Order: sequence, then C-alpha cells, then structure tokens
Amino acid sequence: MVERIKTLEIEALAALNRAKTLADVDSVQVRYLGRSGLLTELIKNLKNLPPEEKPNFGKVLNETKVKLEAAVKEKKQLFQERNTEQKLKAEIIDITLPGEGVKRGKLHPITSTMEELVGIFSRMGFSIAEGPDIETDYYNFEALNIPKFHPSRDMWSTLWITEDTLLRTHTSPVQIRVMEKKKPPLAVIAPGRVYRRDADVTHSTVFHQLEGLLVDTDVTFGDLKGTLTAFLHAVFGKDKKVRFRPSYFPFTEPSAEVDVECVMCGGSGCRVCSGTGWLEILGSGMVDPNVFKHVNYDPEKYTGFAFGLGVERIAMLKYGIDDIRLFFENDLRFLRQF
Ligand code: 2NM
Repeated sequence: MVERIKTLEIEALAALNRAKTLADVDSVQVRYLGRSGLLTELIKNLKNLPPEEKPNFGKVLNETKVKLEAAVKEKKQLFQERNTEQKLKAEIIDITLPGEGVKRGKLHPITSTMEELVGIFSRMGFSIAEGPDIETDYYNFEALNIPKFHPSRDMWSTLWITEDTLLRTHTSPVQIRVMEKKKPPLAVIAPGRVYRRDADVTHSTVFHQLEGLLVDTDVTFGDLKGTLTAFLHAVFGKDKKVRFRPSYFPFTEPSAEVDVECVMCGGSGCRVCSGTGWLEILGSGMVDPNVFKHVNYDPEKYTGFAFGLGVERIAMLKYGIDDIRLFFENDLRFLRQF
C-alpha cells in the first residue's frame, strides 16, 4: 500500500514536471487530487482498512496530499507569472518611437487676400455686412438704378434662377439691405461670393468681390479719392502712383475707375498691364440719387461714395498668377505655395 502511494506520488510529480501550460497543471490536479482523483480515492478508501493500519496509511496519504498540493500550487504560480510576463511584453509601448506629426493646413490665397483687404477697411472704421447669394431682381438690379429691359443689364452676364430670382452678380444688394435697415451715417463693406456667366483665364463663374459704401451729410468726391488712395497704398505700397479715370456705372454719378501703377513693370509697360503701365483695380463713384430714393434716404440731405473690386484680380497681381482657374482647382501643389 505504501508502495502504491509512493508510485502515485512519483507519477504525479513527473506529470507536473512535464506540464507545459496552466491547463496541463489543472488536469494533473484533477487526475490525482480532484473529487474522484487517484489519491482522493485512496483517502476515501481509508475507512475500509483494518483499524490498526489506519494511522500509518492516513499519515502517509496526508503527507503525499500536502506535498502534491504544494507542488501543484508552485507550478500554477510559475505558469501564471510566465503568462503575465508574456502579456506585458506583448503590450509594451515604445514611447521613444517618433510620433505621426500633425499636418498643418493653411488659408486659401483668396481667403488670406480677402482677410487682408477687409482688415484695411476695418481699421479705417468700416463695418462688415453680409447677405444671401440668391437674390431678387429688385435687390440686384432695380434698387441699384438698373431697370428691367435696360441695356446696361448686359454688363452683368446674369445667371437667372427664375423670372425674379438670380445668383447675385455683385455684392451691392447687401448695401441696399443695409441702407433699408439703418439711417446714415454709415460705413460698410460687403465681402462675398458673386456669380456671372463668364469663364476664361481672367474670369470665373464664381468669384469674390469686396464692395464698400459710405453715406453721411457732406460726403464728397474728395473723401472717395482719399479713402481709396489710402487703401491702394496699404495694399500695393505707399510708393505706387494712383489715378482716377472717368467711367460709368448705373448706380453712381459721377463714376470713376481707379488704377495703380503696374506692380509688375513699375509703370514702363508689360504684358500684365497691356503696355499701359497701369492696372485697373477699383470701380467707384458717388451714389446716384435714384439709389437713395429706393431706400428712402433724402438725396438732398445725404451724399455717399461706393466702390467695388475683384478679390481674385488682387490675389493674381499679389502672387504673380496668370490663370484665375488655379484658385478653384484645389491642386495641393498650387495651394501649398502660399
Ligand atoms: C462698384 C462700383 C461703383 C456700388 C454701389 C453700391 C450701392 F449699393 F451703394 F449703390 N454698392 N456698390 C459700387 C459702385 C460698386 O463696383 C465696381
């Protein structure tokens, strides 16, 4: 009997030695120490032995049981530690690896140009106004002294939506809406998208305008000249010559176009200025009394000047770009250069 117990012990210890995983240890435990394990069965059998043999066998069985239990426990601990170690090793994060880096975006050249131009007028005291891209005939034309069927409507290559609605061809309707709501004195600029049925190297169906309006008592053409000269000097440099040329717009009288000395050739004449030495930058004029009548301003009491410019044209001159379409293609090779 003692022999059998010893053999069992040796077998069990050998099986534990061969164990490669926690599951192997578990099965050894079940086989020898489980509820119907080999050792357990022997212990259960104790009660059938003659009384004089019980103490000795009981002692040996118990010693073996304690020994095996300790061996199982030790082996389990070993595997558990090994498992934890492996898990930690697999989860290790190398904090010395270089990071992904955040790719930095930048403003579109039209956005940054618009911000620069708006900034100049803001510092002069103009406030910013905005309005809808889809307008009515009234705000885009009628209120600006451009009646239905008038031949001057041809100038705006309009994209019509219905008989009465259109994509605004300029931001002037914004100024009409401002004048409807507010009494003079006022000084506002209207930056925004405008639309015309026109597309080539210098014209885009969608482009951006910055228009301005100043109304008060006793506003003169001299105020217009001073304001727009200061603006052009801020954009192109104080050393640049500026000139005012008579022109025509239905909503201003008198009207003038404003030129700046060519920034490409310094006025000697080149391809960009068509050999004239001058670049046409702004349209402007004194607000026509008919416009004031539409917004219930008394033309006998108030005078004002207004102006407008194309943002793409300024950006093209600023950056030496000869094709307007580059601004709308979103080619990163182009956009990354600004
Ligand atoms: C221009 C040129 C001249 C203009 C006029 C007005 C308004 F609403 F006050 F009548 N807004 N903008 C104006 C005047 C625009 O752009 C070439």
